[in-house]
Amino acid sequence: MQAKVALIMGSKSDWSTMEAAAEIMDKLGVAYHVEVVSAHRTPVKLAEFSEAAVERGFKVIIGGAGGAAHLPGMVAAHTRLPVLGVPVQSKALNGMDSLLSIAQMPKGVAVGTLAIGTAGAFNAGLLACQILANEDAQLAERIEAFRNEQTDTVLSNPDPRDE
Ligand code: RP5
Repeated sequence: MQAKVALIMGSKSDWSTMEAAAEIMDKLGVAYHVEVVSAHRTPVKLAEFSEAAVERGFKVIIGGAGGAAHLPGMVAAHTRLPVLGVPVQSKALNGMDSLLSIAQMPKGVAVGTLAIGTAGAFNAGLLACQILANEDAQLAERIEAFRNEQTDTVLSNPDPRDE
């Protein structure tokens, strides 16, 4: 299946966070491509990857990075595709550095910033699926089913003392 989402991250150390994006895309049956692309350690690769992204058939790019997290912003500078940025939780500053690096984009170059850490990665994967679902009725149905299941799980077990 042609991968419509590029799931990239600054380091292999980001995978333990970013695999949450892969988890929900697996659940919803969306094909994705995974690769380490670093803004600082492989800047030429980042530019080449981003500039080729449209031609490769990607529709959305998810970029996760921690610390001085320039990856999503620099990718967005090189492509018109929507870029979803995931701030990876850093050890030194708990991800506040990552969050602010990703969120504070200058006017005219957009990055959609998600929450710090695993929840942000999961939601980036979910949001990518929701974007693709605008053009894919079957995917839209699977997303509705996922949401209904989530709601039913909460409604059917409202006592916080129960497992
Ligand atoms: C960033 O630096 C990466 O996104 C990662 O979150 C952080 C630390 O990278 P490693 O030193 O673990 O490779 O570029």
